[in-house]
Amino acid sequence: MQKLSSHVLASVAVSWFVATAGFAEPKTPTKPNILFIAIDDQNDWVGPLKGHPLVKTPNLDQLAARGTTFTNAHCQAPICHPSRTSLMLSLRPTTTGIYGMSPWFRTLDRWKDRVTLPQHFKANGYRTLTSGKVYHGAPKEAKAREKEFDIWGPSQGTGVKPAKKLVPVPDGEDLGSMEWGVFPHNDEDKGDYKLASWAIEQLRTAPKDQPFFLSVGFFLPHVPCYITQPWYDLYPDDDRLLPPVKADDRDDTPRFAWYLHWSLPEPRLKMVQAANQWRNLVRSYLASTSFIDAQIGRVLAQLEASGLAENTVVVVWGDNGWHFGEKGITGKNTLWERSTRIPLIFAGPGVHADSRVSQPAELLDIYPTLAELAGLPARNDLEGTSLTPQLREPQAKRVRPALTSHNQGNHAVRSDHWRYIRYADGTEELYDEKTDPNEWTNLANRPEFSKVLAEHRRWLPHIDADLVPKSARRILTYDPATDEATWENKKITRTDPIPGI
Ligand SMILES: [Ca+2]
Ligand SMILES: [Ca+2]
Repeated sequence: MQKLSSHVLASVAVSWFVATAGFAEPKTPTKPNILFIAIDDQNDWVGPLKGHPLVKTPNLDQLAARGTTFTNAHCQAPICHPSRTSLMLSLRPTTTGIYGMSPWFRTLDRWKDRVTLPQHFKANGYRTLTSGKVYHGAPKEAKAREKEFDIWGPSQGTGVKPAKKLVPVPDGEDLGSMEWGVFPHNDEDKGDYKLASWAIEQLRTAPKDQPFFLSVGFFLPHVPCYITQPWYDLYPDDDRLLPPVKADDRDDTPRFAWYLHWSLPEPRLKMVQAANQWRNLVRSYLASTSFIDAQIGRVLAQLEASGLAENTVVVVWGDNGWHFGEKGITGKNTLWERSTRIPLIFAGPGVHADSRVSQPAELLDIYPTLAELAGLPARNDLEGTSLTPQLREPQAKRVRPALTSHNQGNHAVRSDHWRYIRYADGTEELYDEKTDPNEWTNLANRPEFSKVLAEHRRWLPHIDADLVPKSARRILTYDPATDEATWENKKITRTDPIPGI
């Protein structure tokens, strides 16, 4: 089985290498189609990023073999809504003022007429389609929807759920949708399976006389990670699945780092361990990732079968990462590598085949990149920078680091070599990613790194917008005058015990 799949993988890679001969200009004069695939909460545990030694994603591996993988790509916010808003507008959260899970950007005067990525394509002759979770919380009304995309497919969601909760939790705890595990159901009934089927149908029936921008937003491996047995069985039932975790890892990190995820449905590692669920959580997530990989494989197979692969730019991206016990927590809402590093893979016309780019890249670069690959007019109001130099030449240098922000005043700067973090109260972290990829040793207080710190501080965002009105969910504010932080409308003082540890 293993041999067969490597053989298939190799032959696909070779045929694409021949077809694209390194990189190639589009062979036809028509504009390329765009296939834009989002995966929710997918951290770097995918084959092309080598983030987990046992993960199985043969379809993403094949896509990477015929395209370019950005191995140092990061989201602009470590949760769904601000990350996706940033990507679709090519504006930082520190510019949009959208840091939490609401409001929808169209409700704000400043952004109600802002031209999004798909709107830019529509304005240039494209037919735009969407399904699943592309935006977080998109409009429901037909008129509002028409403005965003021409065609709206099913929104789907998790699909089948077990009759009762799978994860036993200690008394008094409620995990909400933080659920995972295996139970009998049909893969065909899962929301993401149906989503892929819808996308396949769109590719099969795509009009020949108009280029398309087809966006597909998969829900898994976002919780609840419900999965069927065959996917679960791809992974061993042993502790090799677990990521490396250092028990006292947070002893050298600022207290303020806790404020970013002060109280959340995502359980702390302590609770997951107490419930004997650590391995099950990791295994369910990995299984969900493999399931989504297979759905992407189905869509990409149809792209080939329809004869569209050669003239379609494919981009696969994740909106934020996920912790699995690293630094004592599960979930996102942090400025560390585990929360910010995400898959970003391009393939198709104008993209170098079988390439890996280690220069920093940001999700908000997708907008100008796709626009340039499609030959659309450049816009001067985007904060992203086109990645086409790296798509043509993987070694092409990129000076700018990747930035991630979580609520006002908290930022991470990820360069080729380092991660620098500054919190709203002025506390800092610095990690050497070359020698310490787990980010175990905070170097920010060591005098010998003062120059590195200075180099990175200058990249902190120049605009640091206030939270927009009606910001809600995952909101943290801080008043330096009183040293008072507020998490979800509740005050935190310096002496409050950290919840759940
Ligand atoms: Ca997400
Ligand atoms: Ca540490």
